[in-house]
Amino acid sequence: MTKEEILYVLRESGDYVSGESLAEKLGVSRAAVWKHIHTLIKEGYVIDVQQGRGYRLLSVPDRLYPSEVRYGLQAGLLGKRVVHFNTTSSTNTVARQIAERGVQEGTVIIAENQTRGKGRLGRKWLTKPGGVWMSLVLKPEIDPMHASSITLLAAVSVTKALRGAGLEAVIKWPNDVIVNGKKICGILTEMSAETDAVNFIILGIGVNVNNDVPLETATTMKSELGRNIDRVKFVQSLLETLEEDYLTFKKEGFTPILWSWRRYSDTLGRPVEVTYQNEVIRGVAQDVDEDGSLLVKTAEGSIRKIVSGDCKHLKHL
Ligand code: BT5
Repeated sequence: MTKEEILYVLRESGDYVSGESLAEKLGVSRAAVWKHIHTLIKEGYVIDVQQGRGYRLLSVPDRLYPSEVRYGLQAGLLGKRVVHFNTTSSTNTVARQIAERGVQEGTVIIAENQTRGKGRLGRKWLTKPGGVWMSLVLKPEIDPMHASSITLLAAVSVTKALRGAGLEAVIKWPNDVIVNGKKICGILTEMSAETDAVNFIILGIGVNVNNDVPLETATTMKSELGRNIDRVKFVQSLLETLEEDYLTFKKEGFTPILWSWRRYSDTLGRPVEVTYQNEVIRGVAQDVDEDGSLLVKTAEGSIRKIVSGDCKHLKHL
């Protein structure tokens, strides 16, 4: 904590702060202050050290460290605790392990890179440094049947955050966020539940930001906007938007979220081909209902309700 406190004092001052006054403010020895400064420098912070004047913060590294994400974050629940890894297997896997041991709601696990990023149904999620790969531990008081509401809610929040950054993001049912026809974000929600209660939900969000992706079907914020993105600012705006939507969901239920989802959806009204298990259903996407299922009107005129699956947009039926 002291390391974060030192950073905070240096940031707020914007000038040299003596080792003596840091030590006094934080109630530690000057040697301890120096040890923390040394660690910060090793982490990539550029700190000018001048005898007689003290320490001055010159620049911060491009890392999603807790001290960066939490500095100035306008969210009270999400991101109250941030756990950061340079590399981990999958933030969803780590988040589940941490949640099983008991952790406060809103804890965020974030990694610069993953070695075994997960998509749905055992698929792979490709990551490289420069993206945003994170998982949140949520404990909504909902029926496990309604867990997919959280996936749709996250798609709405990511879309809003991307629009805030200047991108025309839309949602493809159920969990893809798309820019110019290409996937920019994927969402993977996993749950631990009893028959009638949710213990916790792990909400995994992957956004291509400044990273490369070796897929024709994918895009990144950097390639769409033609410049490097400040990832800390983007994560903060995403957490703030998510918190606002999550609190609305807790207070008012899923209906207002669903209306936002419909507004941002690129799937509704389109001819689609949905694969669910081994069945392929073709028709026009009519609506999404209160539990997140897609309602498809087939050529025969019947309405099919699809709880989960993969959806392809078609030019025509
Ligand atoms: C998803 O699955 O889209 C869920 C992705 C969730 C990723 C986050 S990152 C943080 C957290 N930790 C994890 O381990 N996972 C979560 P799905 O709808 O099944 O889509 C998977 C498909 O998307 C793959 O089969 C590829 O075709 C494509 N894909 C893989 N990596 C991609 C990328 N970086 N950008 C865009 N598309 C990608």
